[in-house]
Amino acid sequence: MGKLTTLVGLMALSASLVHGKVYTDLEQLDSAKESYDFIVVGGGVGGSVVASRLSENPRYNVLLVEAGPDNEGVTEIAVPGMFFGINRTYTWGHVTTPQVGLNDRSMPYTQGRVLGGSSSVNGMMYTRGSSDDFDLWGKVSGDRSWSWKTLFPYFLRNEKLVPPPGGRNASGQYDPRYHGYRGPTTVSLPWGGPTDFDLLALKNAEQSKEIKFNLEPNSGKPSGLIWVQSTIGNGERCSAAVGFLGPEARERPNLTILLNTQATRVLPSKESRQLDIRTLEIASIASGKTTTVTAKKEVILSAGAFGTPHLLLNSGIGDKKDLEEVKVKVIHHLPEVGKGLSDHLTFPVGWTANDTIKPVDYPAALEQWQTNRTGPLTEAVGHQVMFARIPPNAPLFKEHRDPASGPNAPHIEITLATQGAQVGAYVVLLTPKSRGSVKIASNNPLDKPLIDLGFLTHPFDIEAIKEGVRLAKRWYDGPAYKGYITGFLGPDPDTLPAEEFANQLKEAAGTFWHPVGTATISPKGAKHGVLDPDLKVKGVKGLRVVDGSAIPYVPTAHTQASVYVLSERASDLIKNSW
Ligand SMILES: Cc1cc2nc3c(=O)[nH]c(=O)nc-3n(C[C@H](O)[C@H](O)[C@H](O)COP(=O)(O)OP(=O)(O)OC[C@H]3O[C@@H](n4cnc5c(N)ncnc54)[C@H](O)[C@@H]3O)c2cc1C
Ligand SMILES: *[C@@H]1O[C@H](CO)[C@@H](O)[C@H](O)[C@H]1NC(C)=O
Ligand SMILES: *[C@@H]1O[C@H](CO)[C@@H](O)[C@H](O)[C@H]1NC(C)=O
Ligand SMILES: *[C@@H]1O[C@H](CO)[C@@H](O)[C@H](O)[C@H]1NC(C)=O
Ligand SMILES: *[C@@H]1O[C@H](CO)[C@@H](O)[C@H](O)[C@H]1NC(C)=O
Ligand SMILES: CC(=O)N[C@H]1CO[C@H](CO)[C@@H](O)[C@@H]1O
Repeated sequence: MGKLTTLVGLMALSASLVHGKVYTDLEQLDSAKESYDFIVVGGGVGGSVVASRLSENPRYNVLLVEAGPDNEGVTEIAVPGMFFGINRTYTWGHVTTPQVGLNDRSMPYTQGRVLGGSSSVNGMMYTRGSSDDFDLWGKVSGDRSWSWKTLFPYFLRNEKLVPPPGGRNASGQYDPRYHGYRGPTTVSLPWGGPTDFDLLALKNAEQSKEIKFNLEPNSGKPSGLIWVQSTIGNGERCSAAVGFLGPEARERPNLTILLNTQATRVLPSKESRQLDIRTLEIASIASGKTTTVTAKKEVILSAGAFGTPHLLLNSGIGDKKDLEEVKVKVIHHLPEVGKGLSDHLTFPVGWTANDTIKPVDYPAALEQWQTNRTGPLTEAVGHQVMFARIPPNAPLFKEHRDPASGPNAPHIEITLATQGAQVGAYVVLLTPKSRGSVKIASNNPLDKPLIDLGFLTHPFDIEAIKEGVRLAKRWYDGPAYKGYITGFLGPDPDTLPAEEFANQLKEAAGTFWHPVGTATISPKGAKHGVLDPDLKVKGVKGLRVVDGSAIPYVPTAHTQASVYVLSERASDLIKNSW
């Protein structure tokens, strides 16, 4: 069986044999002739959670439509250590527009196009972020039922903390009080370590005034040196598809999963007086054949921070002026669709170090993973990272208001990694002021969206990255690294002319792939924003958004946990409204 499922040619066959209603082609849906209460668009984090939670209710018949193929049986998705090599077959192949803040550079932008969405291709870090981030959702939406306190039980409901691969005792690396033990999303600490490099960091944190060891990053107070937790269970990636659309869910008679099918537009129904949108136009990726399906209750858009605004705009829901420019018929003027994109910019810096490490023996590691689900391939990223605040007396705060959501929110993340003779770090700006947008290029719904990250278009962000590099420099200047770290390779904001540093930043900046904010919640009745606090599209009946687009500001964390918690609560909101 294991051998069979890895054979590409048999994937479609095995899917239709093994599982109830996982359709690999539109034709199968047409011949089923069922009607659906809810139609969910996109099988990523938001869509997998919502489709699964709604179909727990025996009264609801649910259809999930996903543009990509099945995740099951794909080795490179299941093996955490293959994260960097995931095949283009499973991603959208997006490229950003030329970035004015990055010397007009365009960059490739990975997004999952497979069941599980980006959680099938991501780095699996499990970080909830700061309690202040979630309280901010309540503030900006005028609905305090979005808060850390109200969402906390949903984090627990979502999570199943399990021992590290191989069963190492991880006591002292996390606080068991903050975790869930019965949810669909498995979370674990790393298989390996502590390595000598990990121990150096712990020793340095003991002596650092600025970055101390933090036992539990997922308590709502993430700052400090932390052990990485990942959405990995038994050495395998636990994507949203693994957690929510596994064998049990696939056997449900009232859940249909339609793969290889792209939603192209949502369409209003003709009869009703209020704009009522419950019809979805879909196209087969293979044949281009299109059809429509209508939900009895709701259509839920979970196509991700790029896919959801893309679909709304293609449908004529967005800024009237922008839509007219590309000759899309406006059905609902909603100016902020696709605006307000925020994402995490990353900047690599390096040091020389007095160390050597043994390279991983890849074939042996793969054999170990295959036989025992242990070894280096059970890990995708390093063992530790740091979250830190820029000191309050830093000069940039004289000119700019602090954008952090509150005192618990770090401004900067710094990754820890060694290659022996070199130590590298990504300095990540968690609280950017720059904003980007998602637009459409034409009235062809199959055209790619125009993705403008807006990176470094606000001067705060350049200054904040400088402070992040300084934080990293102070860290590696710490006493524990004497004789180990032998020099800073830069780029150094303290020795380079400002212009030259900015230029090197613009040339090297990348992303951690955390886009949010392209269809955000705002108070009920507000003119700004795209969604009411219950995630319904403003002014429309029958249409909701449940994915990263709804999140108003990028949280001070890797984003999957935020999308999980939003989607868990959204599932209850939807269930309770019917
Ligand atoms: C390379 C990478 C690394 C990352 N690393 C981490 C990490 O380590 N930790 C972390 O917390 N987060 C990480 N993230 C971010 C995290 O994966 C996302 O925040 C999360 O997956 C967003 O969930 P979503 O539901 O909004 O969108 P997605 O999970 O992207 O799901 C959207 C789904 O909709 C489908 N879709 C889109 N348009 C259509 C359409 N028109 N018709 C049908 N289907 C459609 C897509 O194919 C996809 O399956 C990473 C992301 C990437 C890309
Ligand atoms: C990617 O996967 C597809 C389908 O599984 C396969 O046909 C193709 O050869 C793979 N490409 C690479 C570069 O591995
Ligand atoms: C793990 O280690 C802790 C502290 O070192 C100890 O108290 C605990 O009993 C151990 N757990 C197991 C399952 O061995
Ligand atoms: C798998 O685990 C067993 C038991 O610990 C061990 O003897 C064996 O060498 C391991 N196999 C691999 C390939 O690592
Ligand atoms: C490098 O490390 C070794 C021991 O780990 C030490 O003896 C040596 O002095 C170090 N070299 C430098 C340049 O610090
Ligand atoms: C109508 C129907 O078939 N409902 C089923 C939906 O799925 C749940 C969970 O498996 C079943 O309990 C219901 O009977």
